[in-house]
Order: sequence, then C-alpha cells, then structure tokens
Amino acid sequence: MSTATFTVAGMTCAHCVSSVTEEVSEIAGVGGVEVDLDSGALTVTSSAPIDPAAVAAAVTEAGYDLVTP
Ligand code: 9UX
Repeated sequence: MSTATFTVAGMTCAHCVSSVTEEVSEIAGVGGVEVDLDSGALTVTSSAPIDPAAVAAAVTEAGYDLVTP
C-alpha cells in the first residue's frame, strides 16, 4: 500500500472535488482518493507507488491543474 499527496489548483466547489476524485479514482491500482477543497490537497492511496504523471493527466482531464513542487 502506497500513499502520495499532491496539490490541485483551481477547485472552487464540491463538484470540482467530485470531478477530480472520479478521474483520479480511474487510474489503475488506485484504491482511495481524498480531496480537500480548501487546501487543494489530494491524497491518493494505491496498491503500488503511483506515477505522478498519471495523476497530473487525470487532474488535467478533470479540468484542473496539479501544482508541481
Ligand atoms: Mo462549479 Mo466547480 O462550475 O468548478 S464545478 S465551481
């Protein structure tokens, strides 16, 4: 089990949160997704370490941006 935290920019409502959660949940191996609207924190739990590029692509697909540190 692996957990990774990211930051998403641009979410302003609960539906934004749903969209991001839905897209990231579709990544292979992902078992849990938590999104905090206020901070933009995105926590992804997966069976194997997640590829950050896959997370970035999913967040882009949802219509938002992953903040790259
Ligand atoms: Mo409503 Mo969240 O348009 O972008 S889904 S603010």
